[in-house]
Amino acid sequence: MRAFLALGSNLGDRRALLREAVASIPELVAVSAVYETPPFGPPGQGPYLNMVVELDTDRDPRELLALCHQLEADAERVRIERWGPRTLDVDIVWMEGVEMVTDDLTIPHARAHERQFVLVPLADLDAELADSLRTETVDEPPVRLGAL
Ligand code: A4P
Ligand code: MG
Repeated sequence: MRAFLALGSNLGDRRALLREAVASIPELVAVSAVYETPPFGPPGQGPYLNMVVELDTDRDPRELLALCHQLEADAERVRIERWGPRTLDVDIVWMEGVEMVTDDLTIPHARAHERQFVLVPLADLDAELADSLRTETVDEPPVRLGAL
């Protein structure tokens, strides 16, 4: 099944953290460009690097969520600042044929439709899918930095 994950980092060596995460996804089939995006949400955070990756996977939604958590846990090991913002956030954006809303997992992602930091990199890989998810967006346009 096709699936898309959104990766974000705003702490530490952001590019290296994204590279390590991407390199450790076994079912990876495509990666978007990397974008720098103004922090959305609570103030006092630095800018993010954001990107989206495509997987061809046999995992079910919960197994894919476990992969997201594993990638985040691996990134914490190289965390440089205690109590600071997280080094890596990995979310499931969309999974082929899956629509679910539960306490701990919503697919498609509950806020992806309004976030340019997800939709713009997603459009690199599947513009039609990005358009089908998109509603009115709430954040600033991402700046394309090029390949990871
Ligand atoms: N969860 C439910 N649905 C999903 C899904 N589709 N994918 C649950 C992944 N997880 C999902 O997430 C908390 C729990 O959400 C997960 O354990 C899972 O059970 P988290 O990543 O631990 O917590 P969080 O990051 O604080 O929550 P969330 O909702 O992912 O945060 P946001 O709202 O995504 O905010 N600005 C820019 N420019 N770029 C960013 O990447 N990211 C955030 C994170 C804020 N501002 C940002 C960015
Ligand atoms: Mg998250």
